[in-house]
Amino acid sequence: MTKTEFIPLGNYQQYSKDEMLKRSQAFYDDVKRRRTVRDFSDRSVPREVIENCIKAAGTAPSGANQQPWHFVVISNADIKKKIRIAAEEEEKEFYTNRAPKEWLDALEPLGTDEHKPFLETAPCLIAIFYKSYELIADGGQVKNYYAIESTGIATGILITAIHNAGLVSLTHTPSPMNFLNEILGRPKNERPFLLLVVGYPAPDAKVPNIKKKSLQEIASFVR
Ligand code: IYR
Repeated sequence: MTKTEFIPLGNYQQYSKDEMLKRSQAFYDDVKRRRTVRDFSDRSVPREVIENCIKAAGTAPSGANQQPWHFVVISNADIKKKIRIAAEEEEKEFYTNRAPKEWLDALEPLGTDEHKPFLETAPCLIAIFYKSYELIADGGQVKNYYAIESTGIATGILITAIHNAGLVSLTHTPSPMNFLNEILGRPKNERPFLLLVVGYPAPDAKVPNIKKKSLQEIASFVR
């Protein structure tokens, strides 16, 4: 392996304590407006906005900087339809047979079911894949480290970037979702991580009245 060159941390930006407080509060105030939306408008979204959001996701830290992710942006109606049909088939099985009662009870407040019209209505689906290994020229494989964690971090940045751009998203996880490899022609080293549905909310979009846990519930400070 060639040795990596180290360069000065050129773009780091330091803020005063006051500025840090203001910026962290403003960021929190903005991200707490984010809601997962299931009712989408069919209004199309600018491709360049999606590109910027994916570029932002691609800045995520990853194990050994292997960047073990791939994003497939789908706006084609026929492909969206194929994805909807395949997802609804899996979801029907999930809701009627596969899901234990405990899981269905946990989903009850969200009111979800096997019908996924948003997969066709929304203008943009982003299928996110993680790569446990890379395929190399001689047919060999190179392992990626922390592929799932890294892709999770990148996905978090993507969701935040989409919110920041003024669009809404839905994290959809039909399970299993191997059909995505087939429909999208992705290689076997790429495993579906999740399907992000992206667009504008429908004018009459409704969201469940649910709350986030408080700081005290999610954090403890050891001094
Ligand atoms: N994948 C199913 C079920 C589902 C599971 C969880 I955990 C959710 O937070 C929401 C739904 C579906 O998409 O309906």
